[in-house]
Amino acid sequence: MKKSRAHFPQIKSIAYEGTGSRNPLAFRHYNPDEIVDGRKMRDHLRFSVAYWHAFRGTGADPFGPGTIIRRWESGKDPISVAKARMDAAFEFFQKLGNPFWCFHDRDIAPEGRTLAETNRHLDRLVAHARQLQRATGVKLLWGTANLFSNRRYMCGAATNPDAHVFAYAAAQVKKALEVTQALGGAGYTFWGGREGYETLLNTNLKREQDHLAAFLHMAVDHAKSIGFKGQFYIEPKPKEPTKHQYDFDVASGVAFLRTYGLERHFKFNIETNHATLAGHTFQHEIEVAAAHGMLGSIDANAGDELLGWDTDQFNTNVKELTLAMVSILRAGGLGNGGLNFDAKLRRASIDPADLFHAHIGGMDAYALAFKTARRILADGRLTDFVKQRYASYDSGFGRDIARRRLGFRELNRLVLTKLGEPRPRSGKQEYLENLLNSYLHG
Ligand code: XLS
Ligand code: NI
Ligand code: NI
Repeated sequence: MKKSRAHFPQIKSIAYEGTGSRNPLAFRHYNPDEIVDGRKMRDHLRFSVAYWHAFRGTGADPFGPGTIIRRWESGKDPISVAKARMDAAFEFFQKLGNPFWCFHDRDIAPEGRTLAETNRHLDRLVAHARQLQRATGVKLLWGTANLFSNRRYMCGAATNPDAHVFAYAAAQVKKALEVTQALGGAGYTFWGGREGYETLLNTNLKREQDHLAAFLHMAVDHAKSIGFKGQFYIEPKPKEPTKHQYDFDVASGVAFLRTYGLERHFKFNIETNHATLAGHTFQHEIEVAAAHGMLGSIDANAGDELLGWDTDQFNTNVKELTLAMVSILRAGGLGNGGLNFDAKLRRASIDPADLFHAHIGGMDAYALAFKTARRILADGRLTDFVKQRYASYDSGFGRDIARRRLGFRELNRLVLTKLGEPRPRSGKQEYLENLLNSYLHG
């Protein structure tokens, strides 16, 4: 790429240097070209950079405006700024070596005065993105639409009480789907945004969910009509910005999708910080999705233990990520999904280099977790322990229970005549916690 040194002149491509390296701008664990099980590590992990945080994040919070100032933001014409920003983004992607990116329609191009004008702006930036994708080889993991920032969506998009807003949102998603397809996106994500409520005093919860389902069916139908083959994702989040969001967590998402006959068309995009906001662990949400065969993709980030909101930090907690990777690998991996860094710099991290440190840390933590999880699964002690714990259902009357061949009557007879009192067995949690630490730290 011609302009490849224009925006981050101080920083060279990030290389794998191993754990002996003291270079803070190098990978210590993530070796993209290392072959694991016949596939490169880059193809196992499928890292993606989230455009909205990495290139639209300014460090603004409810107490003050942005602190992060980038040179490419300084122009006057919004379309030229959008192009320069995208050039900077692709230079960053090339230097970091992430194979994928993700964006919302409104991240890449400014809104115009009408939907038609907005769509024209979007088309210009999509053309630019297509060139940059071709020049760098970076691909689109998934696209999405921003249905939550504009004032018109203050009471939701597909769940808005006004059908006019529903119609506008439908027109916006139609375009976003087409744009995602034009850029070869491997998926398309629906994060609820404001699809929820602030108060039940003004809300018909049943009608809103019916409308949301109608919207998703329309999206599925439109994808089919244009030949878009990418995977659809639901990204659950329990609250924030609204008090309650309908895609609360994976379990409520499964119930919603099955209720409305959408389960074949969707998988879950699980975000770590949303899991914890819902009162779950990251691993719990992965396990629930995997149990339903609906594990799709990951929004890789972390919350703060002491703050109760979506802080979207880069995750460097190797223990948490190792448990997540064990569950992901056990479920057969993420397929066409990936690990998307839906994470932002802290307000005081204002240097361009901080953007590199953040992603390097996230990628290294996941790579280390991936390697450790593979060792845990290869070693087998954890898997065997769990398998053994349920072994009584593998044969005899246990198997008949699992296959639903017995009823209360038969089991009652069995207990009275033969089995008697069960012998309690230890769950061995402390032993297992020590075993996990031995994998992590030797
Ligand atoms: C916000 C969500 C959002 C989605 C994409 O909390 O995580 O960033 O991933 O709309
Ligand atoms: Ni997200
Ligand atoms: Ni989030």
